[in-house]
Amino acid sequence: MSEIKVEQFPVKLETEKHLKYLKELNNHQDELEYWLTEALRLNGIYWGVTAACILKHPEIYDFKEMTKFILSCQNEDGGFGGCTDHDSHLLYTLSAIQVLVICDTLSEVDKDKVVEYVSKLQNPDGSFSGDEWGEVDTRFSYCALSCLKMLHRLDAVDVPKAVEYIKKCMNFDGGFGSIESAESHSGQIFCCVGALAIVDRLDVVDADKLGWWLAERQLPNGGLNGRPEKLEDVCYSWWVLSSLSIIDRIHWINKEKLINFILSCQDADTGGFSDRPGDMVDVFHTLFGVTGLSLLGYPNLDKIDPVYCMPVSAIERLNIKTRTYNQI
Ligand code: GRG
Repeated sequence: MSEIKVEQFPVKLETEKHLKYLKELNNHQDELEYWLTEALRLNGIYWGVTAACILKHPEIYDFKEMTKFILSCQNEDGGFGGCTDHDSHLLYTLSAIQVLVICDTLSEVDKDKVVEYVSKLQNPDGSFSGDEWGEVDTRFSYCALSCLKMLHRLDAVDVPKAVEYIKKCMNFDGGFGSIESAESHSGQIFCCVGALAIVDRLDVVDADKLGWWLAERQLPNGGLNGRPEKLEDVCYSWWVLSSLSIIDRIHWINKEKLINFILSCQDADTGGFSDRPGDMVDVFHTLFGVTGLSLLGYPNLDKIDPVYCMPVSAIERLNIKTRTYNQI
């Protein structure tokens, strides 16, 4: 594969600006938006710290403070809420474990309680509910299996049943939806393919059929959409590319065109990435802009693991990686 060079592109990655943006995320406590997003605080921390790691400057955050906050979000039931005193949900529990792994402070959490919380959410058909209220979604299968794998406790759930459920969510086009019979969507495909990779069951996937569907997500402007007839969005640079990487088809995308699109979604003044050029930036799209570039082999970025969406170095420390994934 040809090496990507910064000079190939009319716009360069504004690394310093992005780091400044990420560092100052917590300085907006006088703004309504800061409090409207309180319920997602734990996800936001995971998005920010992972982006900072991939930009090679994790030190912009205080890992000790971060760990203290994460631990304050764990509830009696063993799960984590999106903020201190918020109800537990698998979405936040995964972010909590991811951040603790990145900070190398996983030893500070009561792991048995986390395992108990996660395993209780598996249903008899193998699916997972997101919380005690019972909504089922393949996102939650991914969250549960990723958490348990990082805790070295996959034995706490019925893995063959979990795979059976994911198989039921596979569609005629090779993709996966949020539940049985739901339309294929690349966000859900990441969850299902990632979950299958975690339990070493990628044999379930029809890689050529799925790879074809995923490659068709690239639009003439280079950006990727999440499903047919929809608009491009920087976040699909992650959901689509990581899935292609896991099934060894990442080279089916035109990488130069996608890099150009991702770089056009940066705000060169404030730092950060938006979904499409000219829109407001946010930390969610900033993570997926940066991780997309990393998967595409853009220079001076750390490597991201396509299955866990975490720095490869953090996953290696856990000793759970099953194989090496090719970046472009
Ligand atoms: C560790 C990265 C990571 C994730 C944890 C929660 C989760 C697991 C994955 C979410 C996957 C997902 C469903 C992503 C899609 C998010 C998104 C932008 C949805 C928008 O859906 P629509 O229907 O947008 O509003 P489209 O683009 O289809 O019009």
